[in-house]
Amino acid sequence: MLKKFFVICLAVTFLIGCADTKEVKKEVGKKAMVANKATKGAQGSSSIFLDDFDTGEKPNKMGGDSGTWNKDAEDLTQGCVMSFDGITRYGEKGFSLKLDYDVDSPNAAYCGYWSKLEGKNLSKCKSLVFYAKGDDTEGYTTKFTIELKGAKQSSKYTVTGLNNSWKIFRIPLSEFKEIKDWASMKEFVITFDDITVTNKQGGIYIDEIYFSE
Ligand SMILES: [Ca+2]
Ligand SMILES: [Ca+2]
Repeated sequence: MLKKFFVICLAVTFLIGCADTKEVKKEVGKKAMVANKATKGAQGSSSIFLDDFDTGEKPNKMGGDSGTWNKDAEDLTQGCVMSFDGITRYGEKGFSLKLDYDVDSPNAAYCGYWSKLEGKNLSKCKSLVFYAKGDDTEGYTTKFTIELKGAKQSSKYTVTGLNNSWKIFRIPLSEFKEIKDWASMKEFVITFDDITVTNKQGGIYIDEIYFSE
């Protein structure tokens, strides 16, 4: 009888111990998410950050350059301009990336943003993750294209469903079907083109771009 009692006591103590450990783990996980700078998530998986824009300047978090590109610099009716925004941002401090685009032109029009991946090995990563929202005042497209460029292949994916509040987008890397080799990645590109966009002129905000395992 006494033996049985001890066994029960032991089991209860063990269970309480386990619950405590879980609580601590949960708390640590939460803090990592809030800080968002941590490379280790709650489950011990890593994220490779491209950029959080929080320095408000170049380079990106991989040490690479970034900028905007235009189909035709001579055509002043179209183009894309980037800036760092300290007011509309994801998170409590720092900046977001603001892209103002215009593909309303009598000519074929496309433009966008690029950021260098500096030969990063993304073989172990499963998704491309970022936060985005449209600019209510200027108007915005709910659709745009993301392109990833590797050493040999590049591939495009159309992002849909952008709205006027911050939203997380999680794109499985398997959606970038043409890329077979992720070992030495070159570039992340956003494209606004006059056929894909739902609004030919406007502004969108992007923040916290990273690749998750
Ligand atoms: Ca930011
Ligand atoms: Ca225009």
